[in-house]
Amino acid sequence: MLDERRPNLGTRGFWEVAAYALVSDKQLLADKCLLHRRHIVKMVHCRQSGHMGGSLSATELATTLYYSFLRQDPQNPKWDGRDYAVWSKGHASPLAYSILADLGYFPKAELGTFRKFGSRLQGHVDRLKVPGIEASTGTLGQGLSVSLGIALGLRLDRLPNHVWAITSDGEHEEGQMWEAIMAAAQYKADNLTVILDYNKKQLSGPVDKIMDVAPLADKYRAFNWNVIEIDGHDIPQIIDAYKKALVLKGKPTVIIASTVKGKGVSVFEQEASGFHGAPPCDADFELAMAELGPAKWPDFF
Ligand SMILES: Cc1ncc(C[n+]2csc(CCOP(=O)(O)OP(=O)(O)O)c2C)c(N)n1
Repeated sequence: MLDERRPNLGTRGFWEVAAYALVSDKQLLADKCLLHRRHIVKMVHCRQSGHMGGSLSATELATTLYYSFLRQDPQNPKWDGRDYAVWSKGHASPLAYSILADLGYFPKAELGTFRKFGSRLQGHVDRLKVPGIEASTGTLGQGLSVSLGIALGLRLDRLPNHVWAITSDGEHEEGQMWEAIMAAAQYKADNLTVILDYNKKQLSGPVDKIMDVAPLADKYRAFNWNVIEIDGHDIPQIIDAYKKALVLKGKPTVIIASTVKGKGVSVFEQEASGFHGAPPCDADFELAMAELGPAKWPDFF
């Protein structure tokens, strides 16, 4: 896919990722999404705590990013040549952890400790605890400023690494987002891409009823950004958008991805907040696992 961008990593573990990018990639990405969705639901059900809805909505966006685009070395998470994925919507930790475990950043069985007292897999991602996490987030609105700081630092060092900020729509109610959006355009940070998981629901209901952020595309354009609008569950569209974001120069790019909160499980999709932070009861859990069906690989825990 983007192999011309990849250096010869020659690292342990990464071969698997490269293979996904090279062989039948879209089907493998879809299979991985199913695996991650099962893990997300299992983790939150198991601990009766955590954020399922916004993890399920961002599954294709994050999976495609990590498996097909991000230059990384799970055995050497601080590798200088890496690209940076910043989980600005840091509550989507079940998704982040499932991906990082699958890629080999930490043991897969550790997913079973999610949100357990003493576990490093806390409810919100922590860069000091979890390998592969670039910024400690959870306070919405801060991750984009961190991403911009990384992007500008990379440019000062004349490095080609790319920075991807995974953000959410409710998060765009934070004033700090717009300061970072303004500054990124001012500094022409074209090594920064915002992935906006536009699921239209936040903690307690629809975003437009609480504090409307629309029209997001017009607002970003007015702030002098490149804007790409896609269906955030359509893997070929996501791949095209990510490719474009890497070649567009002179401005930062935002990918506004329409998604469904709780995607993949009917009862979660229909709920008013998309099962934002509510754990599933046993009956809903059984239903969810049946709807998600068996993945190509066994669950990790
Ligand atoms: C500054 C801040 N205010 C409030 C919260 C509490 N909170 C956590 S998630 C959330 C709603 C998030 O909605 P959205 O950003 O759209 O995320 P998604 O729907 O993608 O999960 C809120 C209000 C927070 N984490 N940070």
